[in-house]
Amino acid sequence: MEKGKIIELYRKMLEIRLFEEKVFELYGQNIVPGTIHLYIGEEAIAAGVCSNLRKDDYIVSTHRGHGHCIAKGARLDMTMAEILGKKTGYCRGKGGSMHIADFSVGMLGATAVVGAGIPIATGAGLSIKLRGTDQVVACFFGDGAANQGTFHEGINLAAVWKLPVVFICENNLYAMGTCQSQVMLIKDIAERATAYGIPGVSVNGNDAIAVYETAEKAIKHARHGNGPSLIECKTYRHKGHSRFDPATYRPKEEVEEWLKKDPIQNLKRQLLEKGYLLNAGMAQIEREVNDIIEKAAQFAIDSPYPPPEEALENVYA
Ligand SMILES: Cc1ncc(C[n+]2csc(CCOP(=O)(O)OP(=O)(O)O)c2C)c(N)n1
Ligand SMILES: [Mg+2]
Repeated sequence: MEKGKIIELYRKMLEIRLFEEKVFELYGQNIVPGTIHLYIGEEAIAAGVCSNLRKDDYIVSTHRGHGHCIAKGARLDMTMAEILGKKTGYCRGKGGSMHIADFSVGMLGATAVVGAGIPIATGAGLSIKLRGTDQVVACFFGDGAANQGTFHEGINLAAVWKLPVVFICENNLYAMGTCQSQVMLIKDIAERATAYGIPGVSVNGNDAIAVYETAEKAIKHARHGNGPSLIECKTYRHKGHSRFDPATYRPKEEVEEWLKKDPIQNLKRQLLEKGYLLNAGMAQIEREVNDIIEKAAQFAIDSPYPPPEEALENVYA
């Protein structure tokens, strides 16, 4: 992977991290309605996968979706405004954190229903095949979603019809408080690809370059008409499941072990070791990213709430 691309990857991951930290801070000030599911610790996956995608490619996201939006090029200010329930947000402030979509950059939407994005991705893949374009869909979902019926139905159909979809399982070892080992006898979710006759691979989801290179292969495979793949990215969420979860079900040693494997620190170390960036360059990127996050937050804070008379606008029934 070339130097410029790795630096861009680092910047994108930092953008996601600082955005999420800002959301966390604003939540603490009681100005974020509803709940939030932070992507902190998993940034290498969204950034590594989406760096391989074209603007006209699609992604399908989850309840933990801010990072996917940012990585696919959604606007930070409109994303933040939506999370704050403001009129200037992607859904005019009526969707919130778990319903952000931006078709202009191929972000087909987040969903609060676990596993519901998988058949949507298969449908988008079918639409690509019927239209005869060379677009690709990247579908993100968790380890918990991999136990839903939609996982089997969606991936099997995509395999049988050779649809251009890359299924990306973000295995952070937990579905709310349920540990993977309590609900699966297999260690590697990628093994399930065999059941559908497609390639399946497990990768270190905290190594951005490894994710990038693995996704690159799967995306090329899909773009050239060879059908779907399953990529399992092993990772860990630094915070609880949602804002109020203290995550006491996770052993302290396990958390400490994973915090040492922080994907951003990982990539930072690699950049410094290779001599691609010096500390001054790092600090410069950090300042620039901080600045755009502050601006996005201020835009959201200053924006108005949607007025009550607009409550029924854009409601399809
Ligand atoms: C169909 C469905 N069942 C249960 C829930 C409640 N729920 C919300 S998130 C979640 C866990 C999802 O775990 P995973 O797929 O591993 O994603 P993660 O939160 O770890 O990113 C559950 C059970 C839901 N939203 N939808
Ligand atoms: Mg999970």
